[in-house]
Amino acid sequence: MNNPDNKPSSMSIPGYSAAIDALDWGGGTALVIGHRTPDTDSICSAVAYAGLMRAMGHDCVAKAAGNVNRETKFIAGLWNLPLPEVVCSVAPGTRLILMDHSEYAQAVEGAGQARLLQVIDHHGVGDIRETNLMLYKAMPVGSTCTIVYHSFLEFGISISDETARVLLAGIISDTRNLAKGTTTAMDVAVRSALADRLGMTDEYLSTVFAGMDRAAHDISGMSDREIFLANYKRYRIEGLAIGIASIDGDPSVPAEEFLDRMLRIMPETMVEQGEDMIFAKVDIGRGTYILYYDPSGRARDIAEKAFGPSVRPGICHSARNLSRKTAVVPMISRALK
Ligand SMILES: [Mn+2]
Repeated sequence: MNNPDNKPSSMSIPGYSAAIDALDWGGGTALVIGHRTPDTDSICSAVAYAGLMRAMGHDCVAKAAGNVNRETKFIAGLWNLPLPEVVCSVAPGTRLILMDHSEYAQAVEGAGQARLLQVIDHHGVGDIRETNLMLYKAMPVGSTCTIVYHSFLEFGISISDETARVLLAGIISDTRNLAKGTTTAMDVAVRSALADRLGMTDEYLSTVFAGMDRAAHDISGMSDREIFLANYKRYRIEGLAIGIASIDGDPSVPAEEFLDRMLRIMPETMVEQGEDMIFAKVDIGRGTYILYYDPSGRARDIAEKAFGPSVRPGICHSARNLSRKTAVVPMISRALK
């Protein structure tokens, strides 16, 4: 599964770059940007893909749709990774390449009036629409950075050491160093090729990941609101605006107390974020807790239909650990239909 020689150019597809040239690039700079509440994968995939597009002659720059999280800061410091500038909104007509998301609810403000040139993603197809020619590339893999590596191969562009570190950081993060259920053989192979090329051993990467994991779980000095919103995604399902937080419990606090604190913050967060209903998946102790809230009681009906009877008001529980992407979102979507 290794590619020890790392010769992506040998795999390039003749003429493929002409398809990219055919996009309506406009006169200005195209922005390559991941989702709001960015994680390491959405930051790193944007940085690497902007570099790929520049290498192909297109004026592109990576941006972030929010401040980077503690895990991203940690790995960027350790491996000297370039971090994109944060933008809060984009002007109408801006050329955008969306990374690691395909829904307007998760995109930078103004994306609905922008011109989408490309979407590179590893989630289900969201609600984005674009009537002009575009490239949409989605693959069922564990990390958008794995797809970006594949794109370098497709276009025959060689990968610098810096880009190799950027891609590896995204893959290790999104797959939790290959431990996550969404990890595929392709993620394993790409991680291995990048690590070999950088001379990084599995032992070293385990240590690095342990540091990322510590940083990801470091909630010292964070308010309950910041904890709730640290890994928060917005969805549009059956016409409803739905927010779903993904939270790891604070091991230094009893589970019940932590769940209560998260429950308490949900009503105001729902209003602040402009949602119709709000959920949180909390991994603490055994299994996953699903917290739900909306003023009408519909969120409870949906949660109980999807996850079983409430264990107490506002909370359902699943004995197995649920992924937001592959379990919680599909289960809520089905319950809403
Ligand atoms: Mn991702």
